[in-house]
Amino acid sequence: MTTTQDRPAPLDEIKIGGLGSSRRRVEDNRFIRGRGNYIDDVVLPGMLHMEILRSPIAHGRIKSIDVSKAYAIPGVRLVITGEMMATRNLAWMPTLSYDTQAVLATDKVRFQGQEVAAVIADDPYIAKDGCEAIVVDYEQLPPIVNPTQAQAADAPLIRDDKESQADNVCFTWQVGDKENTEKAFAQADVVSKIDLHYPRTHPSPLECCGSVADFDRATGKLTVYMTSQAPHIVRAAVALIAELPEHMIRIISPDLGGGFGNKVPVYPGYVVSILASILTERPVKWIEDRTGNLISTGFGRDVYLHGEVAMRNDGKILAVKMNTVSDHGAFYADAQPSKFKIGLMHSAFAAYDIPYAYLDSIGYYTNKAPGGVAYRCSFRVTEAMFFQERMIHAAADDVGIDQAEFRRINLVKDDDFPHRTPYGFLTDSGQYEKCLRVGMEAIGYDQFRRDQEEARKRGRLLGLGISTMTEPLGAGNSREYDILGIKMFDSAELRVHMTGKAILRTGAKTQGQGHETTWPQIVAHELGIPAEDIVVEEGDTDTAPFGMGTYASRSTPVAGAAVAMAARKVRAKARKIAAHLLEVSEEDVEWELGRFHVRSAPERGVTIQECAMAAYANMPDGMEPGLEATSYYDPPNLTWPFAAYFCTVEIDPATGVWDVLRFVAVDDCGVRINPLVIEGQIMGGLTEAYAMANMQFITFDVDGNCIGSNFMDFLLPTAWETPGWELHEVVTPCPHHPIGAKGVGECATVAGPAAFVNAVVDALKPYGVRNIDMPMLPDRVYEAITTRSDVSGAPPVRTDR
Ligand code: MCN
Ligand code: CUN
Repeated sequence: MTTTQDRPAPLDEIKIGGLGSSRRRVEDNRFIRGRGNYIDDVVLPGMLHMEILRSPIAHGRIKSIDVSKAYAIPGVRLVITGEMMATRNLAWMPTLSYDTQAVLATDKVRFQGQEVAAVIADDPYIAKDGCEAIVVDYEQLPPIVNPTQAQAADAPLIRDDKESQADNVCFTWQVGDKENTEKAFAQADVVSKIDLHYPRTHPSPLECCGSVADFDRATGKLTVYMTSQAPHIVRAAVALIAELPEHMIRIISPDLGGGFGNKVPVYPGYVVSILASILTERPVKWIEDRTGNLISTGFGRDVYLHGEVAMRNDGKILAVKMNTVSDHGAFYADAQPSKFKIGLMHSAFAAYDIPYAYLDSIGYYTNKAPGGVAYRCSFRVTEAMFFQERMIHAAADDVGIDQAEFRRINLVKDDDFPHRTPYGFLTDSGQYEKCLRVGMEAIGYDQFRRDQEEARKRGRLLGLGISTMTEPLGAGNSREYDILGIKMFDSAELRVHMTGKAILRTGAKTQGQGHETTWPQIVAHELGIPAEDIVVEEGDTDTAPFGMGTYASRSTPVAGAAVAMAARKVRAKARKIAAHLLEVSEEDVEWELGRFHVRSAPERGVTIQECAMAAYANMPDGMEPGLEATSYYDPPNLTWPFAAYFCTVEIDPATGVWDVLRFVAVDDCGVRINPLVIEGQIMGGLTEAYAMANMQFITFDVDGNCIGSNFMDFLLPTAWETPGWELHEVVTPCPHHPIGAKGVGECATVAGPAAFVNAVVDALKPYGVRNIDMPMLPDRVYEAITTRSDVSGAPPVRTDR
């Protein structure tokens, strides 16, 4: 036994890479050296390649499919059609919102880009040639490209495959207190109304989707490498859809080149590649191209809002009404907790002390790609907060109170936690007013208002936009949150080796968020094992404990909590070992970071590494050897981070071009595991928010052709046009999370867009402009200036052909 003679100096938590350490991202060692292992890097012996034939039209009946010319191409091994899928009961699959989605079309195509057939060949180019050789005869049907068309009396029925479906409504959902909301409106001094459209947008991970399916007939084992943010859900889905035994399915998510929600759903390509491998008895690789990704995979937003705010003359909000109409594409495939039909739209106004609210939502099928919930959104929280902050901005203007002051009046006060939100959530912590103040000081609020006044006199258009919000991150507790019935807990397994090094596996799956860097920091905090001594492995269902994956910024709130709990279990066992080594009773053993010591004699102690060795070499009588623990964590509540963003802009009245002058972001995500990683998350998110506000436009013409199906039309901002971000922090620990952390991965995309729009609208206030819908392209801004009216609620239909 080794005990230390003199009491060693206490460990420096920052030095060992614990909580609060800005250690550099360890995964970047391989990423920046080109040594990442992405889906297209997976090469298996004898592998074939698959390409998908997509529908060129938005709506049409399939009269016939002739694949004979494809088979005539040398190197084509197999062509799969919907009919072949149907004979195996695989033509349709369940979506994550209890709808069904065509895997390969059999009856009709319902959006441009829908999967119609697949060609499996010796190389990807032959497969592509094979697709071009397939002849499909379509009978064109009138396409529906927005909810207005979907609800027309003579609208064609999109989902005629569903017996119970008589119209194009995909759901209706209401929440809130309608009666009291109406009463409050009747008593209001001022009612502010606004109509908004949060346009369709698309997550654009650098790596598109793909899979390599490998069915081994000898063992019966199916291994699928795929781009999934939630590999365990996919395993369950494959077991259920394909009726394969779950223990014979192994899903491996290798390095992902970004996800942003795009890689949550189960896509037809994955399913078809699996069948292709079963039929050919060879590994089959499918790699989606950029246009395929942009026109067929999970989009975000596309929601119209009519909002109303009831106020007293002193600015106190009495109630809000929200009416949403959303476009879900051809299949209701939103990935969201099953109780909530329009995601967590009802998290709107959670930061504000408002007694009553009512949300009435309706969703429509259209001839567009399915998706609905993707792109850094935590289940439509992005829309909720955008609508909220645009409604707040309009309300402040309508009641004639300064934007910052109006928020200060209505934000929940520090003493009022826990706070029941108007739609029924429970928020538990925050310092909203402090965040507001920090932001105001940083941007120089009062001075800017004076400068703005002066500038206006000289014909210059300056604007300031604020966006303040708390959002629910970390779904979620098992009482309320499930996806297809599976409760939304998460997990971690920590195995400490005999030399004190460790491997940590979780049910989450990093796509670039830095879990390999940050999870060890939690263990370092709990156990004093240096972060660099811990390796993280995620995404392999054969080795990682079951978890619901990474989206909705749930990893830190749920899997991260499980990491802390697993580490605590390890510590509890190590304590018993320490007592044995120190020859005292457990009660006499005290913990300090990385070391147990005898309470009465602190110089007598053993390190966690010594305990680890003893767990394998010198355990107490009757104790199971080894030092490892697994935790499944069911969070008691969501976490509620807060953001206060301030954006200043200047608009060129001659062109409608607007420039960001400054952007100040104050974020409170509770205890910060790694400030550097958090800054990266916020800067990335703000850049995406800026892209949506400024340039990203994915729309449809009257024929249902997707405009924005490539990076020439759908723009990604580069460093050149991206403004500089000024970041500030406030820390209010989460009361129920084991280390006090709240989620942060989506805060900036959620709170960001409204700050830009509010700034531009603020600059145009003298013109009487109250709204410009995103993307605020120069022509829209110019139109608002010249017509002195809103450019809002524009249906996303371009009539030019
Ligand atoms: N973190 C921290 N301290 C906190 C909270 C978080 O240090 N108090 C760290 C975490 O340890 C983690 C990162 O910040 O490394 C993000 O944590 P979290 O907020 O828990 O979010 P998730 O890990 O669950 O990531 C999901 C979120 C979502 S839903 C989208 S969409 C998104 C996003 O993360 N997609 C991303 N950020 C992304 N970043 C990259 N690079 N790529 C994506 O695809
Ligand atoms: Cu909504 S995109 Mo993220 O939750 O994977």
